[in-house]
Formats: sequence, C-alpha cells, structure tokens
Amino acid sequence: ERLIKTFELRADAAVHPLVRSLLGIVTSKRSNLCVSADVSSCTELLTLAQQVGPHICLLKTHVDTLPDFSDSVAQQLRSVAQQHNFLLFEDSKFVDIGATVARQWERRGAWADIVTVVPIAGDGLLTAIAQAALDNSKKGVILVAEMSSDGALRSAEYQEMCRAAAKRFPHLVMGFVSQSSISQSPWLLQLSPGVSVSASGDALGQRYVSPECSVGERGADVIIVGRGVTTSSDPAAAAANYQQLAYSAYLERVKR
Ligand code: 6AU
Repeated sequence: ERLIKTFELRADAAVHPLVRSLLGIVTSKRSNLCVSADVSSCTELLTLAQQVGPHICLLKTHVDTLPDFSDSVAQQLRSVAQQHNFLLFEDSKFVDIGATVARQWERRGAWADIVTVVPIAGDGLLTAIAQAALDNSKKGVILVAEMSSDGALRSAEYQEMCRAAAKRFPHLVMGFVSQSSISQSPWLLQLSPGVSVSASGDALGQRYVSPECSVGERGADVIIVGRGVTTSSDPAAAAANYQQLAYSAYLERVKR
C-alpha cells in the first residue's frame, strides 16, 4: 500500500508534468478510465473518441492497425482530445535498439502524448525517445511491466528492470502497464488492461477481472478497457459505466 494515497497528493509529488496533467484530468472529470480504441478505421476512431470523450482521461490507440491513419487524423483526434480534455496514448510497444526506435518514432510516437515501451533492450531506447521528443515535458512513456494474458512472463528480474528504468528516466517515465503494484513511488502510475464487467477472457488468451478487482485489489490507478466499450451498442453508456465503477473503487481504496 502506498503511503500517499489520493490522486491530488500524488499529483503534488509528481516529477513528470504529464503525470500532474493526467491526474488533474482524472480528478476534475472523476474518471480513471482509459478506453482502448481498437477499431478498424479512422472514421470509427474519431466517432468513438467523440462518444467516450466525456468519460475518459486517456484514449489508447494502435495506429499500426489503422490503414488510413494520417497526420490529418492525428490533428482531428487532438482537437477532440482538447474539446473533451483527455490525453492521447499510443500503444506503440517500442522494444528495439535506440537507432531503430528513433526511425519508428516519427510515424508511431511523435503524434501522441504518451507511448508504451517494453524496456528489455537497455537504456538506448529511452535515450532515443528522450532525444526525439521535441519537448520532454510534453511526452510520457509507460513501461509494459506485466501483461494480462495467459502465459505472460512474470519475472521479478524483469519487473526490477522496469523499476530501475523508471528511476533512471524520471522525466520520461510516467508509470507502468501491469496487473499488480510494481512500485510504491507515489508519482508512478499503474495502468491496468484486462478489465471487463461481463467477460472472463477471449479466445486468444486475454484474461479479464472486474474494475473493482483491478482498482480495489490489484492497485490499478487507471483501467484500460477495449472491447468492453467498443463492442457495446452504446459505447458512451458503457464508458460511463466503467468510469463510475473504476472511480468509486478508487474512492473506496483511499478510505482504507
Ligand atoms: O479490453 P480489451 O481486451 O479489448 O483490450 C485491451 C487492450 C488491448 C491490448 O493491446 C492492451 O489493452 N493490453 C496491454 C497494453 C495496454 O499494453 C497490455 C496487457 O497486458 N494486456 C492488454 O490487453 O489494446
């Protein structure tokens, strides 16, 4: 359990300005929900962003799955994000040597506020991102420390690597994608996918827990929900429901 519990106090302790901004959005909108916009076209992406915008703090994308993604779409998405006050989170899962990530950056990283990194290759990758980001205070990295799926690596050594990388790059790393608490540092955030109110898994090894379990028991600060929202006939209502459940679970947690 963290000594500093509330998002407000954790924002005050934050090193990275984007952690402060994100926690400000979370508390003002009363939303610790990130919707994972895993859709098939940019039209669907922009529609979904408008629908769920009022209910989210983050919108997560995989632009390499969108054949028609372009600078103009990125710009339109940015204006929806501004209108509804959320940040843009590209799930890039950068994993390569620094020189390669520096090449991947322009298309897959430059447009978003936050990107994901799998820090198994050493410091070169994070150094490359720190150099490529025009303004480091406006660019955040989330380290993928522990995955939700069946058979995922659960390694204390790897988790220690993630903690150490966060320590070496305090002005870049905002926290972790994980299923459990990786660090007690109040300024590092835990983002947890694998959350659903109705399903327990999919046919390809994804595993789900409820929002209450993710936030209340496993320590998620922000839950990441994809299909629980995107496959609903009413994505706005589904997002509102996840928002309410996740934020109530957070409010319960800080009382303990
Ligand atoms: O809610 P879902 O299962 O439809 O979508 C979950 C989203 C997907 C995954 O690529 C992603 O979360 N994800 C991640 C991330 C964010 O890195 C890690 C993980 O362990 N599990 C997981 O599902 O877009």
